[in-house]
Amino acid sequence: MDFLSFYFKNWPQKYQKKPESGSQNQYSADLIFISDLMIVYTYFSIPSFIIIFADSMKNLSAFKALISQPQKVVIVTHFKPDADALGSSLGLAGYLKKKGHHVTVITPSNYPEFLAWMPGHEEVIALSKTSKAPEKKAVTSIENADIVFCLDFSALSRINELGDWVGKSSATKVLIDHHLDPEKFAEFEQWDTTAASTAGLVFDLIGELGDKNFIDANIANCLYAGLMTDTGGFRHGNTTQKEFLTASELVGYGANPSVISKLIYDTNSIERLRLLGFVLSQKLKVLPEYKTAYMTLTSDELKQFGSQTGDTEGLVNYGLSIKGIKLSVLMYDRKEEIKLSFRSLDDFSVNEMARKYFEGGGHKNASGGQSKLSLEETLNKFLSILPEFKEKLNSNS
Ligand SMILES: [Mn+2]
Repeated sequence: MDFLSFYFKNWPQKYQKKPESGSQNQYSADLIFISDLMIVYTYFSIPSFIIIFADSMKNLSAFKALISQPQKVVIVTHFKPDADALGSSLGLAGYLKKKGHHVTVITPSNYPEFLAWMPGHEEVIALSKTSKAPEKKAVTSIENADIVFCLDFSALSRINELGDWVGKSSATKVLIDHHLDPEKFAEFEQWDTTAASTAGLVFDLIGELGDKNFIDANIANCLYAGLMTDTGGFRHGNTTQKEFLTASELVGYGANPSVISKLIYDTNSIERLRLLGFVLSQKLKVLPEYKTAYMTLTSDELKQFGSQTGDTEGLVNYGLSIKGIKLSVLMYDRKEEIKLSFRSLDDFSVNEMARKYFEGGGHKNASGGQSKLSLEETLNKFLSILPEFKEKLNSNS
């Protein structure tokens, strides 16, 4: 029985007898009532106090002063942005624009087609391998910026050459992120590894600034998309009450869960579904002794299914959907390098594995990595390190 039900077990009896008005009994009954109210208030306010202030930016008043005047703002996010990266960036951009700032969003690469509905995405400067024009614009924006926000990544190396330009820039840097092991490069940080999404951290920050009234349906939809996808549709271990509270508020501000979920999850191209079918029937391998599933895709196979940016996203989760599997890995050949995508359950840290062996990292249960070896050599390397993790993979936590 919890504290409250225990304490108020006798409440009905306590308040059943109505004392005569003006009597001494009435006076003490009022006192008891007031002290009861104070206990209820304290009981409920302690947890909400922790929820509200857990992620707060340390020097909030200085940050508030910084954005109190219109500024030239640049928002950058990571390579091949996912819905959290782009959603948190465009949600923040929408808010800052309403506050009168001049905002430019820059991505180090293109982003998947299923995100090309996000309000404001048409104005994003996406760097590309084929054209130097966006690069010029991006460099000028960063050089002229008063503030550079870095969203959903924690090390400047994750944004390729953009990282050098941001590093060199004299702008004030602000990091908003939930990845492990951040680099110290920002003057202001809204950084919390227990947060499920960067979009949620942006929402918290807007709240801490007392500006939730600026959130409109466009901003809410962008932030909701980030929150929904980084929790795997509110299914992953990072989904707590906080995520539902944030989602609920965003819906209150106009986010549309069914529309967003359709736009993101159910707009597959037939080629992507065929690729999925091919991977599941031909490429998915299981190693029961390591509770591991893995799949590899050659560049020819990707080409055969006309694979676009984002088409491989989510494939790795199918490995983890097998009963008893604790680790799932997808390795695919993007020609310039081999990309690896890791997912795990419970306490098994793929962040550790990706950091130690595959120049990557991310979160405990979801990480990325890369390898300069061939696909076959990368697979062999992966298989050769598995014995090191056998015990952890077979433990019950
Ligand atoms: Mn994220």
